[in-house]
Amino acid sequence: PLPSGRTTYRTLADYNADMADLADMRPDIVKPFELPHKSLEGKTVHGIEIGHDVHEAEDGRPVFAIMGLHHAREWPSGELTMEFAYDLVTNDGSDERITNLLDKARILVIPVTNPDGFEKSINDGLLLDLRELDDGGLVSILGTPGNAYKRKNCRMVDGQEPLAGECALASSNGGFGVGIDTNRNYGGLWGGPGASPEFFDPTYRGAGPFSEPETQNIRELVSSRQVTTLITNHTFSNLVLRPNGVKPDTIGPDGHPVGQPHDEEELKALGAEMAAQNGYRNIHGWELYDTTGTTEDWSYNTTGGFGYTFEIGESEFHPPYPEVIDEYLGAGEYEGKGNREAFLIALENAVNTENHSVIAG
Ligand code: 0X9
Ligand code: ZN
Repeated sequence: PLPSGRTTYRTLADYNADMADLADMRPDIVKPFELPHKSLEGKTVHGIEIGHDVHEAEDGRPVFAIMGLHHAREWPSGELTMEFAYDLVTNDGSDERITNLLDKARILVIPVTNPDGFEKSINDGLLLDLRELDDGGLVSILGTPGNAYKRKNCRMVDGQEPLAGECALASSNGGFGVGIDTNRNYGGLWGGPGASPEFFDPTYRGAGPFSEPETQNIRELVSSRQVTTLITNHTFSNLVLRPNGVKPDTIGPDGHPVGQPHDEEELKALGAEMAAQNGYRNIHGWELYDTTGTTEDWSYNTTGGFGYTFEIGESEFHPPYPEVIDEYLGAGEYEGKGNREAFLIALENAVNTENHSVIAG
């Protein structure tokens, strides 16, 4: 079973309750925090920090950051992020490897970076699942209702906050719909190839770099801490992606080629170590397709902390839950190929900071 024992997808309320539960269970090693900006619909974005003496002031220990659900429909990305938190908290004191890691590092966990979008997707998605149970194949004939496959956030009109309920009514299925792609909104390479200037496009980049509270949150969090390694979880394609999202000869915003990351060898080596665990392909972001304005391109290029996108799962945005369990543990169809071990290796790398010097962004 998963560290939490869960057998079904979490709702937004479940995530928030689980973070509070972990803090109740082990107040000594779990510190809940709120991200600085509320979502566009006014929701608080929650996270937890895990580590020994977590309530003491910053002590220079390296920080590992793991997050999920930039993209609303990518449910396993939040599940695996949350399960890793359960794993660390429930094994502290009994598992020597984990206990040691909680001694040496602090871990930031933000399972739902885009709560507005996720809420719309999960609400309609669970409804969809129920309908599938009731009427067999009918749903696939009718098509998917509502927002189950929504990708973006809840920006309705650039520069304006959404009215209550507005985003839920505006169908964003399949990605064409309202909102900004929070994984095209980060600064650094913002505005380049692989991101759209068109509002309804699935990869709409927003009015400017960091125009959205959801990306401002991650910028401010990462910039304020010594984040030596970061993983941003997505769904799907079984990939470990490393910077950059565009080829080295692509001209960047400063008029020069973006070039190869200075740490390419080390980034590739850690990618390979993690990929050896989850069985994924270890490639540059651009080898999938061009992207600009992504989380790890910004974080790596700005702070020097290593950043990766995990694309979890083979071919579905939200597969049946038993697959999520196997993908975390490395069981069943995924025997020996779990993300648990890949995350632990990333955390170990975060501790071993000889590899990379981090400059707060
Ligand atoms: O397009 C994306 O944002 C990611 N794929 S997804 O299917 N989850 O939407 C890929 C992001 C890749 N990151 C970089 N190339 N840096
Ligand atoms: Zn994604």
